[in-house]
Order: sequence, then structure tokens, then C-alpha cells
Amino acid sequence: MSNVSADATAGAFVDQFPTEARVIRATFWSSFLALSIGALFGLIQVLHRTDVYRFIDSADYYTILTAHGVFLAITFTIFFLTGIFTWAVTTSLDRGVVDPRFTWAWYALMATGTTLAGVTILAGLLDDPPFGLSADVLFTFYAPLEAHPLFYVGLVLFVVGSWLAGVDWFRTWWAWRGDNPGERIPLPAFMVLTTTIMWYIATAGVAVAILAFLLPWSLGLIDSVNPLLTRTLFWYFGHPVVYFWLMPAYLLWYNLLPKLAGGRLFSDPLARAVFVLFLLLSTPVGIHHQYLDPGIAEGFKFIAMTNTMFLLLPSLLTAFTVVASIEHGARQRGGEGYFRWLGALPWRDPAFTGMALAGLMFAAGGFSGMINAGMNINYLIHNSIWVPGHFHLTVGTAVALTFMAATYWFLPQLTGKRVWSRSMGLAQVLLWFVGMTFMSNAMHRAGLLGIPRRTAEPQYSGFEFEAGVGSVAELDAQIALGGTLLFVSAMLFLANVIATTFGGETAHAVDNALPPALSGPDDSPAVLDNLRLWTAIAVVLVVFAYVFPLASIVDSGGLFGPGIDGIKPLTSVALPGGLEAAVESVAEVIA
Ligand code: HAS
Ligand code: CU
Repeated sequence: MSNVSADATAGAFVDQFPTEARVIRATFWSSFLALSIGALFGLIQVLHRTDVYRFIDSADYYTILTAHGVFLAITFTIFFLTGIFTWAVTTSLDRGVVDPRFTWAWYALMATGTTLAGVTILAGLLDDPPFGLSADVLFTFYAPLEAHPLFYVGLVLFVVGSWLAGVDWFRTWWAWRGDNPGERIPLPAFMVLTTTIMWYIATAGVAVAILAFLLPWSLGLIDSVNPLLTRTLFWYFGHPVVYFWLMPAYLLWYNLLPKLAGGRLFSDPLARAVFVLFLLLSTPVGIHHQYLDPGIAEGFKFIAMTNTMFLLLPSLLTAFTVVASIEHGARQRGGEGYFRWLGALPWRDPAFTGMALAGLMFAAGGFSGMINAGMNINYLIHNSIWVPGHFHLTVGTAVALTFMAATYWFLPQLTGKRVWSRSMGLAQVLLWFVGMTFMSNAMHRAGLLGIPRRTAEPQYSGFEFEAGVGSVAELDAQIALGGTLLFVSAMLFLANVIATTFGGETAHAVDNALPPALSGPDDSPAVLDNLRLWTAIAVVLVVFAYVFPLASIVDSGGLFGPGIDGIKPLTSVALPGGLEAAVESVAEVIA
């Protein structure tokens, strides 16, 4: 275990691995570019929905919403995490990538894919877009919404790029293993490898959805698709993708946060177990997004709910381990008492404070997730603005705020320069926390009143929502205020990053080393590192969870569906015998 515990005088990452630092800087810049576009659209949208100010016509709302979702949830997050993962593998295995040309190739594929998809979406804002480009399909892009083929091509290139990035991390590990036979996989690399395997399993669903159905459909090669099938394949991927965002944030909470707090990770074995649990359980739960979809039997929904409740476990373990590590850090710094130790933490450090606040907010996001996951309570909040409230706490704070906060630590590592203004960084992370508190809390409350998500005119004409406590106008004001603070926070972040890169002073004594865990890898059962075993079990669980629902969806709706252009009356669709008879008798009664 040489590398994770490398001596504390190890210098900045950029001095140790200049080539890798260059690639990571490129992924970060791509990520921040997406963040700036996405944040601008977020502001436009929040002011539009709440009727504070309308920059756009309501007809363009879905174009803006799609761009907001794709640029933030897909591009900002995934570019950033490929950078983090490249850092984690390189630094914990203490060796560079095998072939930098390969590394640049996956980066180029992802960048090309994003550009194609982004241009296709934004062309929709033009009155007469060239080549009929448009993709108002939201970041969930399932049928019956249809995009221009170029949008799907862009997504394919982006995902293939991310697959090759995974190959790159595995290659580095294989090379390391050859030189270090029998050694435990260092924790950061272990986290990257398990997350990557999870990603391969998860993206299989979206690859089939795009390549077999959506792309041929938008090219006119097939007439129709089965919308329930493409929805189900999307959610097969759409749930685990949230852990593809979250697990890199966890990687930082486990490895960086204890160091910043002045301590050491509480338990390496627990951290490994958490990532194994995510690998096993992230995918067989996607149907919890489809509790209200007709056409999926209640029993399958119930199984998805049960699996989801098990999937809470790794996050609850994380809450315990990470807080214990932070407390250890505080006590190393002289903190005492049951709660007074909290005061001994480095609250002036924007990297620490941002990540700790992100974790705190994730506790709330986790609770709203548990509510979403309950089959019966889900009926209350599904398709309401409660759901955006939930995911702005999770991906929008636990992940986004962690990534921004960590950037204040990474910038000196990657550029050799000091952060331009640490106090502005501190103000920025606090502003995000405050803005999100207003916006997300009010969104949850508004959702409970039945105010819908995904609409430019949530008030409907002439319909008044009854507010129990406060008023809809007050909730709207909080949403608009919170959203505006978030935009300001994002701009402060970008200004700081730009000022550091182009004008910052040279940093001194940057230290890239991570302290060893209190309970180290030697306390971990060796079986935890058996990636083949966990992959095999994960695949079996996915097969069990999905083969039957998919078979019944194909059986009742057809592989390519009845088509949205010419939906046939239900009685003329071929249904399994018993159902056919039932439908006919209902039709007779109605007639
Ligand atoms: Fe979710 C919908 C259920 C987690 C993202 N989710 C969404 C959508 C998104 C999303 C984007 O079951 C909307 C998709 C759409 O457009 O329709 N979600 C869950 C559950 C969890 C969960 C059970 N979601 C996430 C994460 C996301 C994310 C993570 C992004 C990154 N979600 C659902 C369901 C729906 C849903 C339904 C469908 C709703 C519908 O009807 O449409 C769980 O994974 C949550 C577990 C989390 C915890 C919290 C543990 C607490 C921790 C904090 C530690 C504290 C620290 C701070 C470190 C149990 C780890 C210490 C600081 C000190 C100072 C000491
Ligand atoms: Cu989910």
C-alpha cells in the first residue's frame, strides 16, 4: 500500500503527471462550459415558470428545458467525473495512463458527441432551423417524443467516449496489477473500477433504446416504436445514471473530505462494501420511475420498490462513515464535546465547507428520495414539481456543489496556481446552499399542492391551486429567488476559475497525497476486491429484475409498437388471449 499513503511532501499533481493533468483540465473546462450554458437556461426557466420575467416565448420552453437538463445533468457531471476518475486512478496507482493518445481519443469523442447533441437542441430556437434540426425531448428523451437523428448520434458518441474512458482506467489498473501482483486495489482506484462496471451494465439499456429503436425511428427506417418499451429501457439506465453522478462525489467525500477535515477515513472496508452494494443494486430498480405507467404489472413495481429500499443502505453507511471521519478530523484539530467538535472544522476552506454542505443537503435529498420510492406515496408527487425539488438536492447539490467545491482543491493541483479568491469561493458555496434551500424547499411544497413539473405555464389558465400554508405566490417568489441566487453562485464560481487559470499566483506546497484510512485495506475481506464475482451477481440481478417486465411489455405492445402516428383502438391490437377477451367484454358493456 505505497501510493494512497504516499508521503505528505509529494508535490502538486501537475508536476507528477503533466500529461494527465492536461487531459483533466480539458474535461474540467468542457464541464464548466456546460455549467455556464446550463445555468443561464436555468435562470431563464425559473423566472419564466414563476412568471417573474419572460425572456422567451412559452413555445421555446421545452428547448430551453432540454438544454438545461442535457448540459447540466449529462455534460457538466460526466465530463467532470471523467476528470476526477482519471485523477483518482493515476494518483492512487501512482502511474500515468498507458497511452495518452487513447485518452485524448475518448475525450474527443465525448466532446464531439456533446457538440452534436447541443447544436441540435439549440437549433430548435431558430425560426427555421437548418436540416430540420431540433430535439425538444428533455433529458429523458424517450418516445413518443422524437428528436432529429443527429441528437441521438451525439448521445451515442458521448456514451461510447465514456465507455472508452472506462477502458482507459482499466488498462492503467491492469498495468499496475502486473507490477504489483497480489496487492489490494487502492481505494480510489477500486471506486473508479466498480463505478465503471456499474456504468457498463447501466448503459446497455440506453444503447439498445437508441440504436435499436429511437435512431432508426428518427431516420425513418422503422415506422413506429413501442413507447413503453423505450421508456422502460430508458429508466433501466435512468436510475443508475444518478449513481454515476453520485459515486464520484462519494469518492471525494471518502478520500478528500477526511483529509480536508484534518483526519483520516474511518473505514476502508466499509467504503469498499458501499461501492460493491452500488454495483449490485443500482440497476434493478429503474421501474421506481414508472409506478404510474400503465402496462407494467404491480408485482414488478413492488419488486423495484423493495430493491430501492435495499439501495438506501450504501448511502446510510456513507452518512455514518463520512461523518465519523469528519469527526475524527475535528478531534485531531482539538475539537471536543458531543457537538462542539463541529466548531473545530476548517469552515473557512471553500473545498471543505462546500462538500460538507453538499453532504448535509443530501441527507434531505435522500429523504425525499425515500418518499418517491414508496409506491403509494409516489402517486402524490409523481410529475409534480416535487420531483425537480428532489433532484436539485441530489444531482443539483450533493453532486454539483461537491464538484464545484472540490474544484477549489483541484485547481492548484492541476494548474500549479493558487485559487484567485478563497473568500469568494466560500461565499459561492454558501450562496449555493442558501439558494438551493429556498428553491428546493418551495418546489417540494409546491409539488404537494399538485403544481406540475415540465411546463411553462404551471398555473394553467383560470385554475387556482389551493395552498395549505402560505400562498402559491409566496412559493413562486421563493423558487425565483432561490434560482436567481443559484445563478449568481454559478457565475461567481466560473469567474473564480477563469481568474485563477489566467491570472492566479503560483501556488506553493500543494500536496496531492491522501492519508491512509484508520481501518485500512488489510481489514477488508479479500473477496471485496473480486470484481468478476460482483459483476456476475450484478448481471444476474438485472436479468431477474428486467427479463419478465420487458417480455410482457413486448408481448402486449409489440417490439416496434402500434406506432404513435396511427394508434389503433385497443381492441384491434393483438393482446394475449385472456386480456383480449376481457377488453372485448368491456367494449361490449360500454357499447
Ligand atoms: Fe432520485 C427521481 C428515488 C437518490 C436524481 N431522482 C429522480 C430524478 C432525478 C433523481 C434526476 O423512487 C428525476 C428523473 C426525472 O426526470 O423524472 N432517488 C431515489 C432514492 C434515492 C435517490 C430512493 N436521486 C438520487 C440521487 C440522484 C437522484 C443520488 C442524483 C444524483 N428518485 C427516486 C424516485 C424517483 C426519483 C423513486 C422517481 C420520482 C417520480 O415519481 O418521478 C436514494 O439513493 C437516496 C439515498 C440517500 C440517503 C441520504 C444519506 C445521507 C448522506 C449524507 C451524509 C452527510 C454528510 C455531511 C457527508 C439515504 C450520505 C456531513 C457534514 C457535517 C458537517 C458533519
Ligand atoms: Cu431513480
